[in-house]
Amino acid sequence: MTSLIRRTLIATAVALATSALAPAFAQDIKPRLIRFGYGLNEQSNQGRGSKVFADEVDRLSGGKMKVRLFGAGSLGPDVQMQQALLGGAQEMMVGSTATLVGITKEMGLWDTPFLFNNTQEADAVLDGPVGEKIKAKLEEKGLVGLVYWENGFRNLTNNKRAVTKLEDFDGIKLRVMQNTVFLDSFKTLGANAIPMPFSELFSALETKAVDGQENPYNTILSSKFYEVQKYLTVTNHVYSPWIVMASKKFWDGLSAAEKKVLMDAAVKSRAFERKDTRDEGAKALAELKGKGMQINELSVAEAGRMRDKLGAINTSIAANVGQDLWNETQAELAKLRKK
Ligand code: TK8
Repeated sequence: MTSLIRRTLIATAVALATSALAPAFAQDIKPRLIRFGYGLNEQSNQGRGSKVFADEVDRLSGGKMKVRLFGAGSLGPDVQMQQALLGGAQEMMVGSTATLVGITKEMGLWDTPFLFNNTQEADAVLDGPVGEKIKAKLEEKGLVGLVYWENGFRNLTNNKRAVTKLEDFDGIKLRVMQNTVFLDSFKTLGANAIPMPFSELFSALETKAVDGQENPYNTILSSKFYEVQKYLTVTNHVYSPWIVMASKKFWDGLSAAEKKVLMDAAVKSRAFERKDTRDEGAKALAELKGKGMQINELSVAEAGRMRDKLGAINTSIAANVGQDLWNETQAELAKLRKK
């Protein structure tokens, strides 16, 4: 073989090898644009977590992927954004798992009243096999679940009266999320439960179309519900997760490296968001008191009555999400509680 031919062969081999290496990122000069929507204000745990996600995507992709944030429900409430993700008109969002039950019924597991006793249990189950299994169900429907964030334990606010006993729920017009378990839970407690998207809630409270709502302390604070709500009752009736999701249509068009950037950034944002939520949540009650809210806890007896009442809907939740999934969750919780 002459040296010329050999050199040509080597050059061709190198060229072939280089072209065979798939580009890690889209080679376009324009960065890949990802529209990411969320429901709360920019100045909230959800807004801050979203910002961390966006910054991390920018950093990890060397500026080749750009997350544009749309907060305060500016791309519509949760259900509308989910539809936009399904259709591929929007790339990403973070929102409540509770509003996803129309798409993936297994998400309803998280709506179980008093499912978790504390955030350690929530983290272990959400990030463990049960949480992964439920997240994976989204893919069949056209959504990709990346990570769960913390919305938090939910508490009751209203404008009618301090709720100190079960009977006090009577006749309170209470906004709930668009989710049957929430609807049934509060009907069972005697409230007049009205499903409504979060984006309409502040004005519904302000105009007294509804008397109350339930959300974690952080949201009561960041959404300024204290301006339009007098009473807060510490009920901790359910732990509410958020979930960061991508449109599957969008996801399937990404390179492996791009998917990894989004996943790594999501995991980083999860750690930040949970810590931020817990740090702020620990101070929020005092702040809400400072804003003039009248706060009360339930007596042990009344908390027990509420628990018993709500326990009655567990059977229907189990049937709805699947008895196997329910049993697996209970077994995992029992294991965690033994430790
Ligand atoms: C924000 C909602 C909110 C939820 C609700 O989009 O609707 O009450 O708690 O966090 O997902």
